[in-house]
Amino acid sequence: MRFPAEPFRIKVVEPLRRVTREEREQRIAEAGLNIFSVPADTIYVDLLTDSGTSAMSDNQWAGLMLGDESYAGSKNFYTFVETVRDIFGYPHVIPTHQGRMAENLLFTTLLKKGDVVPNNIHFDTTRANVEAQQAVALDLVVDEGLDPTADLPFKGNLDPEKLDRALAEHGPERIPVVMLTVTNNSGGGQPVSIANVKAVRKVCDRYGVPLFFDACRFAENSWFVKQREPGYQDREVIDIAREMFSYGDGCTMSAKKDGLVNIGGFLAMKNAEWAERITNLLILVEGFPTYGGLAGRDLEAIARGLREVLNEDYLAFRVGQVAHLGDLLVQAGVPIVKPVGGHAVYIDAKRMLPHIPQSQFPGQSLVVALYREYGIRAVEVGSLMFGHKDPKTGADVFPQLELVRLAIPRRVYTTEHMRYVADSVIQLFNEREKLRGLRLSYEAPVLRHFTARLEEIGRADVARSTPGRVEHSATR
Ligand code: P61
Repeated sequence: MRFPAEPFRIKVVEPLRRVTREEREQRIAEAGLNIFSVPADTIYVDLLTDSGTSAMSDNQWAGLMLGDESYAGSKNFYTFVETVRDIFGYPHVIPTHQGRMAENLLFTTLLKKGDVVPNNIHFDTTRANVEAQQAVALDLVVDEGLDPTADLPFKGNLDPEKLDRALAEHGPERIPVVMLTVTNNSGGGQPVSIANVKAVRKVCDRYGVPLFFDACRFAENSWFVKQREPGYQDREVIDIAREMFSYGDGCTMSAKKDGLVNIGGFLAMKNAEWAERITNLLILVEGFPTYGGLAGRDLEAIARGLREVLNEDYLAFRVGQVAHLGDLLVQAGVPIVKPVGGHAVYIDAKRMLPHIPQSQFPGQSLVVALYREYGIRAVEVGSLMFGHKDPKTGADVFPQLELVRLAIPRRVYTTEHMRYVADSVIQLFNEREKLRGLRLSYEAPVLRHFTARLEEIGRADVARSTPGRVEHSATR
């Protein structure tokens, strides 16, 4: 249960507003039981995402003051490029305002209608950007990557045999690029081993197809390799990252994760001709090539963040803190996806709330209760996010997994916050039969989870009837 204590001390604090349960009750009702519509300043611990929510260091804030806001040739751009080349090893570096723009530029440049892009599992923005080109996004993660109970070290791996079959079936001329997402966010933040990267590279080489990384959480992935893959225990994390990227031809990156910044991203690659075409497009939609939709100061903060994120004391704390939250829940019997990933703990709502059928959104019911009772924001990754009607039969189709993600922002919350979250989830787990199903009262035709409105079926008050409920002074 022990993990390294915070390898930083706190110099600036962001006060959290005290909100009563009555106010939260009102807010979530006004929001139509949709956590995306709740004002953030009514939340005590916000675990909606680890993206763009990091606390920057004093070194990064100092870097902001050195921002060179020249339209062209900002000195921060050169520092940024030098840093990316040093870690990722790709010569052509193109800044973007965030990860999905890097994806958009890459796929707009490479894909044509009917092409196929294999990936371990496409993140939703990646899939959307592939499909926007009328191409097919193919998920080829190893089978155990879809089993929430399989406690294995590298569940993010892409199955090389599935990849081989896909390349043989579709032909390399229809597969302009293979992607590997490290860590595999949509599969629970699970890592990819270096052995797997090499195996995937081998298949790509056999067909002459380039390999790109979706590198958002590359440092966390490299840390897992050091911890779990034989032969890497004595290697520095930065060297592991360098080795991993050496097997690829380029990457897309959202710096909002392992860049430790609140905005930013980039593309980096070996192919000069692609880089030129992408840069021409960049000028059209983002900005001049030496800022790409960011301010000079943002580039400086990313350059400094990319160095800091590879600090091994930081990584031991970071990944340890997430694992600690998972351990506390497992000890109390709360069903979660195992092993715990790098950036988030995923509660298995199907197993936690078997009395609520998937048609009544058990994951969202838990999300609503976590906010209403304890001021915690989590996000449903289940029937509300992915459920839909079959276009032919009109029948409801539900995803295999019904999860609630607790994503931990980097360097933001203390271990005491994690204990508060664990106590709260455990309390709800102990009272789980009181949670009720939900039904939709409004849904948009696409990406319904962002704007849906719901109502509770046969509302029962979980909290007020129960003595000994966990309280926290900050939420009263
Ligand atoms: C997240 F609900 N992730 O996990 P951008 N690749 C990968 C990501 O995890 C990722 C992006 C690309 C988010 C933010 C998020 O509908 C949603 O800088 C592996 O956000 O454009 C982002 O990077 C995209 C959450 C994004 C969502 C879209 O929370």
